[in-house]
Amino acid sequence: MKNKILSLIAFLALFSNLAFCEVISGKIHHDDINYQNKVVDSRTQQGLEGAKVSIPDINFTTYCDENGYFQLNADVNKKTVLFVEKDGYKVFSLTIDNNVISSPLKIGIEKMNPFDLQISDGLIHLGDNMFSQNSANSSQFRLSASGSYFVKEFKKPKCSSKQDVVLKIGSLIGLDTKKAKLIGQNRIAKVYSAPSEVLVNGHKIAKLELNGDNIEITIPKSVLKENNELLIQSGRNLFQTSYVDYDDIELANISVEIKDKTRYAKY
Ligand SMILES: [Ca+2]
Repeated sequence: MKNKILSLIAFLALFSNLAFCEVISGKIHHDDINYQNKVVDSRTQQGLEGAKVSIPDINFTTYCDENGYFQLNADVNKKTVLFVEKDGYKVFSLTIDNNVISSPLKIGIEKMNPFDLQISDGLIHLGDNMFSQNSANSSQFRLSASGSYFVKEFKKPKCSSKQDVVLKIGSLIGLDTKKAKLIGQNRIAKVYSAPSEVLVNGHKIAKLELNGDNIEITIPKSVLKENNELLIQSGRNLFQTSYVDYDDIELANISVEIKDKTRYAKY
């Protein structure tokens, strides 16, 4: 009898565990192949509880568990942008597709610096919504184009002579330039677009020719004033002469940051 009671208790304990698992659906199960996706503090490598992971293009949002783990049960058959957000940290973005997310992701995010200026945190679509299915993005852009250019004002940040003012573009997708075509970022047979251009106070500071993440562009101090205007202009399709066809691109997570001169990768 005692044995029977014990096994009944064991059975009930097992059953209540199962029932508990049902209730907390969405929590990470250790046998899940996605179990190892993790968001950590880039300096301490500690998992970050509650960090938000989202893929706006497919309306996917999830949050990290108490150890920083998250599940990514999403189908991303075309390149798009994944965002990670957490209070007190810089917004992080990463270009992904099913190939990228087929292996576990470990994402380190950085604490915000008080002098960093977030210029935009979501996705910005520039162009005219006319694009080839084979373009470097090739997905149906979920956002409609807000025009062929993006403009934003920003105050001059404080920085020492050992530091640079850097414009950072978290992610850039959809560029159909000659260079992007040469390295296989799109499958368009013949045509290509002029590079997109980045201007500060009317001075051209960079040409954007390749898609990618963490594009860092030095803003020459000589062009900076107290109040500044950033302009990003999408390039024209160089093979379309009967009308103007702007390259349809998406930019994510633009910021102006202060960096030690030796400690960042210039674009
Ligand atoms: Ca276009």
